[in-house]
Amino acid sequence: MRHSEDFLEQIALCIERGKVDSAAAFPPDLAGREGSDELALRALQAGVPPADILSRALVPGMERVGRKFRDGELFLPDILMSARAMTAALEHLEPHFLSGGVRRKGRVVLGTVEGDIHDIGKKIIALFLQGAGWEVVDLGVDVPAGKFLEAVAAHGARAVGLSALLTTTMARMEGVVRTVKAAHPDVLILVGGAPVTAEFAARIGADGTAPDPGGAVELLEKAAAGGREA
Ligand code: B12
Repeated sequence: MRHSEDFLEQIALCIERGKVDSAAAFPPDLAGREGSDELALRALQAGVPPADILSRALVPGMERVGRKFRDGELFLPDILMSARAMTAALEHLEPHFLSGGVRRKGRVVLGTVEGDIHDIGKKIIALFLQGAGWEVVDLGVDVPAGKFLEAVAAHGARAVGLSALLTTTMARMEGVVRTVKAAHPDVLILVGGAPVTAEFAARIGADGTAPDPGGAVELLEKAAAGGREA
């Protein structure tokens, strides 16, 4: 057990410090040490559950980054390195979240709205939805309303998930909801990202929001089963 806790703390530290792998020169005081890439892989091999790596190392690590950025202790280049460290670890987790493609519940189109390039939260939501048996079509970041509409039609999607991390880009969600709902009133639209509240989701006509990936899966399943008030 102590072993797992050590892995989790070391991985969280790599996210906090932006340490990607042993070849990375950044940060200089950790030169030559293993990064999130190697540690996530070794933790999985040692039997640490992927969900623990995600929720007890990667997410808290990024929360520390968020706090330090807010307090002026970290700057944009530092956060970019943390985002890279996070992505490297997430790639090892991905296969463990896939449910094998046997019972697909339907397709969900995911994307970060236009003007916004934050994608870590969206990637985590994608992993959880895939793990729960949904097929995810990830449109990436900076996605205009028209692209969501095209993707819903092209993939016969049952739901759309919109992510935004900026208060400015969050306002764009309303246009996406209107555009998609006008053409496909039955498609469910979930919205999320740090600034999004349930009140905001309701006001823009979305079918709901959730602050974390477990909540997003629950919300989608409930809404898809008919109980849209999620
Ligand atoms: C990492 C980061 C970056 C990285 C992003 C890298 C990447 N590949 O994503 C970089 C360095 C590129 C970046 C850039 C900027 N950033 Co930034 N960034 C962050 C930071 C530190 C962490 C975000 C993150 O990854 N969190 C971890 C994940 C796991 O959490 P999450 O995204 O919230 O997702 C969870 C939930 O919200 C939810 N969720 C997310 N999406 C969805 C979707 C659905 C459908 C559902 C149901 C749920 C859901 O579930 C997720 C999993 O738990 C935050 C600080 C913070 N506290 O959020 C600032 C923050 C979001 N950034 C901020 C700013 C200002 C910027 C910049 C404008 C900075 C600048 N001056 O240029 C640029 C904007 C660029 C752009 N056009 O988008 C501000 C936003 C302020 C505001 N209120 O608008 C924040 C809050 C920092 C701050 N305190 O000032 N940033």
